Amino acid sequence: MKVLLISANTLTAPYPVYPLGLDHVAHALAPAHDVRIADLNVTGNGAALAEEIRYFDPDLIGLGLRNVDNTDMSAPEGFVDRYGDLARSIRKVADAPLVLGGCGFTLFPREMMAALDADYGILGEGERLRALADALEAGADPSGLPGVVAGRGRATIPDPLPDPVQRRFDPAFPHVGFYLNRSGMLNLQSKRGCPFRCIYCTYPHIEGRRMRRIPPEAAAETAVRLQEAGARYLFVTDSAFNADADHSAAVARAFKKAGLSIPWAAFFAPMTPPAGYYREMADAGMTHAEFGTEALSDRMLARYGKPFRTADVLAAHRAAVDAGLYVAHYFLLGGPGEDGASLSETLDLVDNIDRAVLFFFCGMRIYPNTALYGIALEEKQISADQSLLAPVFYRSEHIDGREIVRRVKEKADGRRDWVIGAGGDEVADAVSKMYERGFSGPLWEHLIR
Ligand code: B12
Ligand code: SF4
Repeated sequence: MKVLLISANTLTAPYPVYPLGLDHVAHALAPAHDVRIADLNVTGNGAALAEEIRYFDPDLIGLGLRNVDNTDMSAPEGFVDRYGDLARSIRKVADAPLVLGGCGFTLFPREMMAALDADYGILGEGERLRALADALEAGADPSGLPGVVAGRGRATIPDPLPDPVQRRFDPAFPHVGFYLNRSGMLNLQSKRGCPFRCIYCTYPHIEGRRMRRIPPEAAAETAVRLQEAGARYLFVTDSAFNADADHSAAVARAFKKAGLSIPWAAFFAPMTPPAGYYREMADAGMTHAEFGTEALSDRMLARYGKPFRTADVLAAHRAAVDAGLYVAHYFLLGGPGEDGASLSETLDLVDNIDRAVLFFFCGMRIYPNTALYGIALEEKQISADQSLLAPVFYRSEHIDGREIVRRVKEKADGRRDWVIGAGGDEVADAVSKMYERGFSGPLWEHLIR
């Protein structure tokens, strides 16, 4: 059957992100099904998309919903209304069943099915769309297939797929050029799953807790293919690249051995690294390390369920900076137990973090299927029948969110390398101008003084 996969994400902050998930879904569908990808960053949501749909005349339409909102309490922006409009405009030109998927959908399946009035949804890994397409083609009833939500029915997230993941990347796909011309940045996974249990984090729900590793040589082969297609920078999108330090080091070595010569980046948990770890990363071409640090108070790190403490953060930071990497730390303030004293601990110790960009998210969004959800329920901050689609942020009973922002801003004292939230339009505009001038990559290093 003909399947059109549509990427609905047009968010440009901090930069437009290549719709990697669709490559994986496309691989699972082809060659049994005839697959095309339409990316709203290229077609927009108007006439060009309608023309694409009419021309291809799909039997099934898969709509990829990556972002629900920007999770930024300082400048909140939601996308679901826009997705609803998009679904309605698709319906006007196509009779094909509409299937929703993507991590945004997995977080809020019931709400998204209702808001977009969709026929089906795929929870978790979109490779399971293949079974749905096969069933529909065979005229079989797809309800009950693992991970398939049918109409207003319910489904549970299935066990993660066992095999290392594969993707269908074709440089001839029209949307590839958009990302190459703009940021020059493409992306890849080296594994799925995160084994840690940070209380607020959705990643283990989306990807599963069990790590499924792609053989380093296969990850390197993909990386080189992306480079040959014209990528000038790669982002490894693993939830925490160093959750398996040995595997990540093997991936880095494989990149080098395969001849990868463009710079790349990844997310890291700031755990004390094995000796020489970040030097090996830098030696393999990694230029940027993004740390999910969240706080510099041991009490808060314990409360957040983080697999590291402040001494580990400082060790990881030093090792990364000494290896010559650009470093960013993400902070997440205002969670359970945060008070004036813990905030002071974080803001005092932050003086030890030099030569880095610090992103401060001042407010912890509550997501279903997290430990934070249970805490907020118990504290009666939310009720069991409440939808969290419109962001609800946890409120510490000991300190007000506005006070946190005030103290962070006071401490920042106008420093360019302290960014509140994702930086909003200001950072996105600056980044966009730099792409126009030919720069590549995430570019936050230009904020480091
Ligand atoms: C890496 C990452 C980033 C990197 C991306 C770098 C890059 N160049 O690729 C950076 C740091 C830039 C980033 C930024 C942001 N991110 Co981010 N990011 C992630 C992360 C960790 C991985 C995403 C990824 O690539 N996964 C790998 C691919 C293969 O998986 P996937 O896209 O989920 O696709 C699979 C399934 O979802 C499904 N699927 C996907 N599409 C479709 C389509 C159909 C039809 C079907 C059936 C299935 C399907 O099948 C795929 C294969 O199994 C996720 C968390 C996570 N672990 O999922 C957050 C996440 C996606 N980010 C999120 C957010 C909010 C953001 C920002 C808005 C944050 C901000 N304020 O700046 C920005 C938005 C950027 C943008 N322009 O869209 C949220 C989105 C949910 C939400 N709350 O809205 C997530 C889920 C994290 C969270 N808070 O829960 N992000
Ligand atoms: S280490 Fe990172 S990805 Fe894993 S659970 Fe904690 S915050 Fe989430």
